[in-house]
Amino acid sequence: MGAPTPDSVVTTARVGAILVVTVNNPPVNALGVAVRQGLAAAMAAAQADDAVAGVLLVGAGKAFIAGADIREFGKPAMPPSLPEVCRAIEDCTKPVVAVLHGAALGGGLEVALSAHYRLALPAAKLGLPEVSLGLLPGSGGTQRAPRLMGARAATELMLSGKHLSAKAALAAGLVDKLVEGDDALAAGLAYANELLDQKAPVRRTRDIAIAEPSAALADLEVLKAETAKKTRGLFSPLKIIECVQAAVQLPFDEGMARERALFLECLDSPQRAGLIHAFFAEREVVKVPEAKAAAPRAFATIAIIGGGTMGAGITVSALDAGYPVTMIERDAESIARGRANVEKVYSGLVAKGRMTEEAKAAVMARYTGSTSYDDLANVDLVIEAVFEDLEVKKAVFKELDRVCQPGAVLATNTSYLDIDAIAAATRRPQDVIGLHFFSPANIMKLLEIVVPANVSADVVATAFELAKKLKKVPVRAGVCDGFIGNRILAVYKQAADYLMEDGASPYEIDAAVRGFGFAMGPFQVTDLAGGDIGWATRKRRAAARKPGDPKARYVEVADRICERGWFGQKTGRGFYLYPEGARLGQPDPEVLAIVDAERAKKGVTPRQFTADEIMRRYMAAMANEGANVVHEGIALRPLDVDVTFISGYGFPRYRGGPMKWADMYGLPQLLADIEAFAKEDPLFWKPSPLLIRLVQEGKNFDSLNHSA
Ligand code: 3H9
Repeated sequence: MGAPTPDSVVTTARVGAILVVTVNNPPVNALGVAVRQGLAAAMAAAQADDAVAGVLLVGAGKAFIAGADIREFGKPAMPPSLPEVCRAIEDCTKPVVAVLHGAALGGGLEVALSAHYRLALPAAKLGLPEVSLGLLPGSGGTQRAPRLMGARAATELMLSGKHLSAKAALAAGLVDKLVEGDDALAAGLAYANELLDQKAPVRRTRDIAIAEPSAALADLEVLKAETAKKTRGLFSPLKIIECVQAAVQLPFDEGMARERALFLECLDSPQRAGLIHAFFAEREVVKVPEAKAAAPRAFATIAIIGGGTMGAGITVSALDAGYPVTMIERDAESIARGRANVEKVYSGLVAKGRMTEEAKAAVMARYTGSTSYDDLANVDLVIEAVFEDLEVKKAVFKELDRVCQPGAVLATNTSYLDIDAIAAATRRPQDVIGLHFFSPANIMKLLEIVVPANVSADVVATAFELAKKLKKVPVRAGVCDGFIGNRILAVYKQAADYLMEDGASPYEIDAAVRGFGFAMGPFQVTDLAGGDIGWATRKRRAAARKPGDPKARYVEVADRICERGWFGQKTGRGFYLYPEGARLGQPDPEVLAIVDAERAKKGVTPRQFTADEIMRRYMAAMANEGANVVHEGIALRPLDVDVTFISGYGFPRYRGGPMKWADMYGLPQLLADIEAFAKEDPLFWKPSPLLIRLVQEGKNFDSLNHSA
């Protein structure tokens, strides 16, 4: 297939006195350069042709127009610009009607707002979601939407990035009419003819005055203050408000000029690059070789082994997706507790008024508790979520092997354990896969799909299908200690520990990490998760270390804290103090004394670190281990690491993930940093072979995202 041409992606046909202009640029009719040229040409043709009395804009396929072509951002701009196309539509001296079905988003909605009349079909969804991409509506959306729906409502729509249903859009004033049905062309033609019959005038959105301008300006001041607090660190939300202020205060053309200037600032911002990378990475991440090679197995019933925190969370997730779920526990008491853990989630929703008692009863009717594995004979997919211990899990899989029907998918929810060893406990390793859920499993989006050596492709494809059904973000990972996320976490956590022993306080480190954009720093996360969990892992690692392994530097502060029974929030103190169940911790002088004592014991003279120095080490450790994970094939591509961290580890989405961050920081600089740190601790700071290779070849991590 050649490159799209204006003629191939925008077609025109005259139906009576109406010129039907169809945008046909699959999959979502994005407004790439050919579409913009095609639309401009169509509007010129409509203007020039005396036989044309009106114009109908319609999208072919499943969408009207989903917006600008995001792939063009960051590349040289090609004329005509979208604001120019919108101007041509609005300037037309013959009535222009847009008929909206499916997505009418971003630039797509802006095209519709430039038309003189808008008709929507019930399945239409309208929105100005540019904020999610670090942008603002840059083709008049910030100027035209406030004229149609009021400044406050338009600003809220743009700040939230939400999609409105056709009905809501009608109520808001964004569309003129809503008709039943799904034939956009027929409905559009009927409406356009109706308007022509009525001699409906050309009606330009830009000529509408914004309602109650002084009240609007006061509202915007309030929104500005709220937004500054809520969207900490984000660039485009405040620019959106500035644009609407301009819409209220300035003549239309000046408002448009202001919007253009601020749009270009957003376009140039690294946040735009990070957010658009995240958008595509989340869509690429499901494209894995197994899912391309094999169709998923059908599954209609799910079983969960274990009713603890993870088991109950996964059960809720499966129930929410509409599956019947059988939960297995070892005795009556445990299954009662498991059921209660599930029910608690729904009772919470009922208490908050987000669910009715009837709906809760209907969901719980799909839940069955049992203490007998024999009840799993006909189940299609089993997820084991018992205690994190290899022998315990192997015993469960022996039982599953005994009772489950041939072809049932057997999954283990583990964060660290060797899934090949678990699969080997069965006579059907081809059916065994890892599903690493994150806690709380009914809320957290990330699902690591861990692929052991002998699993068959259709089981991997089934796991991806399950993720889709459970509305999770799946990432394919290979088997190793910690898979993608926890393996990298262990390394940057170590970097944080070294920083602490070398002179930065845990509070300074957490503050620097928050300043970078994470919601929490590593020591806050430890306190939230429970210090005892990491302690158990450290003991397990120490026990597994073979004699003769080089002894890496080990920081004992966390052990000293755990030895005192300070496991974090749940015990009222950890790295921080939590007086009377407070969720936000306070710095603890006793912890600082422990840190000092450990430094003294090791003869470390503490030095000062700026927030920038802290983050250079923290991020270098993260990106370097990310490179190792890609180099070893544990992650398919750098983007899989990025999606893991954005969806499961609180990495600021606007930075695009650790590997995208590294690309933007510059790989030669990253390598130079690591080499400089290695002078102090060559055992810990070893540049990844992949990083070295990419620097030598003058490439970046992103170059590997497109080669698979
Ligand atoms: C904008 O408009 C700026 C203007 O204000 C100013 C300009 C001057 N471009 O999500 P899906 C691809 S900013 C290019 O899996 P769904 C997507 O990558 C834009 N490609 O389907 C995927 O490709 P592949 C404002 C796009 O049914 C395929 O289409 N608009 C674009 O779950 C299917 O996508 C937005 O932010 C695009 N704009 O959801 C809307 N959109 O098959 C962004 C999609 O190769 N888009 N693709 O992986 C969406 O929210 C969803 O894609 C949509 C469909 C709801 C439309």
